[in-house]
Amino acid sequence: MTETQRTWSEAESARYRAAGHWQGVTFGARLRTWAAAHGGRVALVDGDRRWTYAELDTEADRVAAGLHGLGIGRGDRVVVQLPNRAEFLLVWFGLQRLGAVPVHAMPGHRRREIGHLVRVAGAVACVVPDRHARFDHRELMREVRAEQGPGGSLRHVVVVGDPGNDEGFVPFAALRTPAPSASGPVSGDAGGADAADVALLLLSGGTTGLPKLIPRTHDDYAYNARACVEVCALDARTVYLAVLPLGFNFTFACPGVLGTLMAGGTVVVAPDPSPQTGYALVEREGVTLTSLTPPLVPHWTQEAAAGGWDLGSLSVVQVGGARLPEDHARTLGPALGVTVQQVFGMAEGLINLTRLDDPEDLVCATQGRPVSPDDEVLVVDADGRPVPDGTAGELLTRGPYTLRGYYRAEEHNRTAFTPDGYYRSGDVVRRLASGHLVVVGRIKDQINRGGEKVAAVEVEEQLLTHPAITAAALVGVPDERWGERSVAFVVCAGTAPGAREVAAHLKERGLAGYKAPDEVVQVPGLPLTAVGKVDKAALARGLPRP
Ligand code: J2J
Repeated sequence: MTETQRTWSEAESARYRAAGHWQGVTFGARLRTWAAAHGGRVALVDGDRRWTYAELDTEADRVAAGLHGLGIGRGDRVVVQLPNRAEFLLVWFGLQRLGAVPVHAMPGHRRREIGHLVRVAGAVACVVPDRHARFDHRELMREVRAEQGPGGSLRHVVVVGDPGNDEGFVPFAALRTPAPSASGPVSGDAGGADAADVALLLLSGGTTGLPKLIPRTHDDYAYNARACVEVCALDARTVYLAVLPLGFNFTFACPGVLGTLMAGGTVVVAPDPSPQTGYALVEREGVTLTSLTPPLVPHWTQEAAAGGWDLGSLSVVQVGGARLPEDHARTLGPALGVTVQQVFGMAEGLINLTRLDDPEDLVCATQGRPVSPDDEVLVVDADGRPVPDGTAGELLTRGPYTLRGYYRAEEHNRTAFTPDGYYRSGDVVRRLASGHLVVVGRIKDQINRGGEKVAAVEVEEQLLTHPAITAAALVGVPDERWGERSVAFVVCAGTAPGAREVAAHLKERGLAGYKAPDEVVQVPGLPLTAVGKVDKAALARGLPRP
């Protein structure tokens, strides 16, 4: 199959290399260098288990050998759906060592999402836990495997933990102690991959039917992390606590896991996002930096204010993924005794951070400014014309770590980018004279439920499969806890199903649980705008005010 992946022009690539942004080093080779530089330092902590840089490097080799024995190699895509455990990183670096490409799935994804990822990516393998959060991922994989059929790309399922009695599943433990492989040694530190190759595929929040895949190269993604490392001034003393899912771009590279490893610091994984778990790890491991989404902030603030925790090591708490209410930003810092940093990022690329020395008003009331001097940001009106600073408009962006095209999505790419390569973010922002951005809204048809993105169209399509529902519109409305919650407006011949029944139906359809509407409201018909689109603003206005 011939396929074209839209990418940076030769001239742009040359410019990013000359500027030192793109360093021509793969992640597989980077791990080797880190191990040489900080071999005896602790790289990774998960509960009572610890890996030094040297051990992480050796472990990546062992996992790579096992995966290689399964026939996985350069350029192969592998869906990784693992919770916040060390194995996520062991698998990730094992794949990097082979030049294979991890596809970051979220722990909450179910049959529809995982099946879709496998198909679009043409994945040869999936790596899953046995069970997580009272859900059996082996069951899920049996369904996915059956759905893909013998003609599909999926050849292996690797299970971290107990593979059960399915002979088709490869236990992760067996991968790590492979019999000498007949298929020869792995070539080089990255299986022969080039730094300009795709290193990983991230998921977009999605505005259309199903999530799009975002290709990130070794060069661009390493720069993403390094630019954040510089702004956040990480060094070998940094201890980063991964509270949010590891597969989330924010946690992984902004600066997150990769940034911390680049700086020679220590990554600690938190098995759940509660402040009790987090603070116990802060005390035990001397955590200096962590990142949260806005719905966690009140809990973390209250727990700290209640006292009893020694949070002395913690110096910076990043908050991003959705809009942080200004008063929450103002109380968080003093309650924890930390510097707050707002993060407005996207898996597609552009990362904005407030600076550690920004005045309080900028930290609390803006979502930061771009991390790279070569990030190009335009704020435009409905006709695509730039608006003056201070005026709201859509954020368009391009630069050294922002994608030029989604993976295998040529039709979508024609509208998602401008002809000169700017990504249309769908976010409505105001830019201040300082360059800081304030996120004021959104034109994409997506609901941001406390950082978890729900594409309205995807859920609407599934709502229509319910026998009682003849028309449906999913709308985001303001919510105290989530920032935004989802309301499904449905048209039904008889009585509308309740929210519980709808959730059960969507679950049955294989949709991730967080996409189920928080509320279902029956309406006689869906109002239309002048151009004949469903008038979602009118629907939201019609709801009783809390
Ligand atoms: C308002 N909206 C925000 C913020 C993201 C760091 C941080 C977040 C993400 C992320 C990320 C926001 N205020 N502070 O990848 O590396 C909304 C915008 C944006 C979309 C991207 C990172 N921070 N958003 O959230 O790909 O609408 O990435 O376009 O999941 O989240 O979502 P996602």
